[in-house]
Amino acid sequence: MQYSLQAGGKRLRPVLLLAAAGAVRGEERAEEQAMPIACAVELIHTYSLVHDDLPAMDDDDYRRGKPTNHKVYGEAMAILAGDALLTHAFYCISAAPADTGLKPEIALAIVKDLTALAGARGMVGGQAADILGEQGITSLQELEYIHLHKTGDLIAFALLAGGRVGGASVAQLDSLAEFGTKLGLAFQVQDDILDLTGDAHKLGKKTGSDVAQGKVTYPYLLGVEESRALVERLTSEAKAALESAKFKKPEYLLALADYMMQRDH
Ligand code: GRG
Repeated sequence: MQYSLQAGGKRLRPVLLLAAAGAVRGEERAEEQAMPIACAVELIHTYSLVHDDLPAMDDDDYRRGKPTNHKVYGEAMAILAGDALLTHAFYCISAAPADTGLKPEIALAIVKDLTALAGARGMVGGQAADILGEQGITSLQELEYIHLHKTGDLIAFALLAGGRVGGASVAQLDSLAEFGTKLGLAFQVQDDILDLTGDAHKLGKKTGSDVAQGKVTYPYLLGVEESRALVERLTSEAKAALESAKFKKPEYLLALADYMMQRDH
């Protein structure tokens, strides 16, 4: 569990969660209550990567420039590490009321969102659709479904959970969810572009590995230039979604959207 948590991830989802809490509440103190939930989202993200890398799924030898969990500890331990990371996420959220004074009803709402967005109709469902689709995705709609759920839902959860910790109104939660969904999709299209053109090899990933594995990606369906334009469009739509409600301090979230669009790994 420690090996994969400390392997050098960008911590994007927790940072988005903290930024969403700060955007709503407009003060530093929001971070204290948001931190256990931020840890929970990173635990879930890490479990998903450990399991995604397994031989039964993507069968990857390297992640973030280091040997994957199962390459170091064996398949059985990697499965168990993923299982325990997932379980510990729910511990972090349920312990938050006693540890930080987070209202229990907010913790419960966060657990409910997480089960929806990380479960069968969310991230796991997207992964299942991806595996079933390996036999041949034919349309942009199918690809969008996979990525909205596989990648987008956990990012949307991070934004929603941050909003809930900050005490967001329904309008603010709707706005954060739309921001997260658009940003999540932009992030995935960017990931597809980087797989083809970026310096992913610096992190131990072979550039073009999706294509080598016969995966249908956005650049495959749309071409690289149109995919780049799509990332820009989705990012501006995400930023515009934040204008549908009033936030005390949206600047950091807006800056993160730009950072994600410009990232090179
Ligand atoms: C196994 C249930 C289950 C789900 C797996 C997230 C996922 C679902 C698979 C990952 C496959 C993948 C590489 C998708 C591309 C987008 C993505 C989620 C990249 C990794 O996220 P980053 O860039 O990772 O935030 P770091 O390493 O920075 O934490």
